[in-house]
Amino acid sequence: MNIDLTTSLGSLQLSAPTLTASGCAAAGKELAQFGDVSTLGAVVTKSIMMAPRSGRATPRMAETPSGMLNSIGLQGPGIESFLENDLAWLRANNVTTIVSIAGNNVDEFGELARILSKVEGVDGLEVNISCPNVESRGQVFACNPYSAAQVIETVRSVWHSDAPVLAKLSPDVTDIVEIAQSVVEAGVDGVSMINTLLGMVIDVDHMKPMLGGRTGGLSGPAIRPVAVRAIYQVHAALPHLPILGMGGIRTGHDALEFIAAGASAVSIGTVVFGDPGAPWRIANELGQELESRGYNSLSEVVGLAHHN
Ligand code: RRO
Repeated sequence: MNIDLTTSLGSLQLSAPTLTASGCAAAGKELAQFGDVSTLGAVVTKSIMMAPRSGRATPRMAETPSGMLNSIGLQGPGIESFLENDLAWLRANNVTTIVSIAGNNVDEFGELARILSKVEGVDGLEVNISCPNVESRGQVFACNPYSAAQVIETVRSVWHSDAPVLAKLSPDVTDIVEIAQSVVEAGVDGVSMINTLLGMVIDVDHMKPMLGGRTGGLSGPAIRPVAVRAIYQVHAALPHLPILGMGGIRTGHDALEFIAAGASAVSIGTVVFGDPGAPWRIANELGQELESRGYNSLSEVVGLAHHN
């Protein structure tokens, strides 16, 4: 195959077009038994918070048609342990790393960004303003253009690194373009889209929601058309804004849809739970899909569905 699959997200050059999706491959270490993690576009780490956190009540996962619900609730070791263990491993293994951060409030986002802008080995920052599994919808900053902008302005004001800052957007809004425009004005270098959609499954034998947290985030192929639509809309309005696309990608064919809609690279999430080699497989398949259609490079296809 002689297809150029290299791509970029703002100033960050990527040697491959597939990345892990935040929350679906921890901090990359577990994937090392399935492939060379340094050959992925990047690892996007599970969203890290200031303090260690045990997450929501169990059960935390439920199957749905063509997808799954999760209600993890930002379980994680906290930033100190992340730097010592996870980031250290990623650096030692030459893995391109995009660190996802989440805060309980605007100041915590700022504090995390301040800490991460000073350490080596952070190639990009994904600001997770769209986690659905929080106590209050008021904490889903990406559902409100002003709250979204406040977080990004705060992060930007302390971010003294050249690595790009991406905002992770939620599809659970009336007008995702309005949110994208708001975070662009606040200073992001790109957007990641989409996070999971808020959903619920009810156990009718016990007449209660299946998940301990009651609601959860819906992911997997069920949400793919929502993601493609959202990316298409944002690329149409902001054609120069780099987009990292994700949402139910299982094959190279799926990934090609995201690229044609306007994504410059894709993150691979839910499929990894059943097929941990998927990020590498999908990159290969994407190359074959491009080759069979007579293209020479991924970059010439970014946003192509807008011109036909
Ligand atoms: O941890 C989670 O429950 C979670 C997060 Br932070 C997120 O951004 N999206 C999601 O579906 N789950």
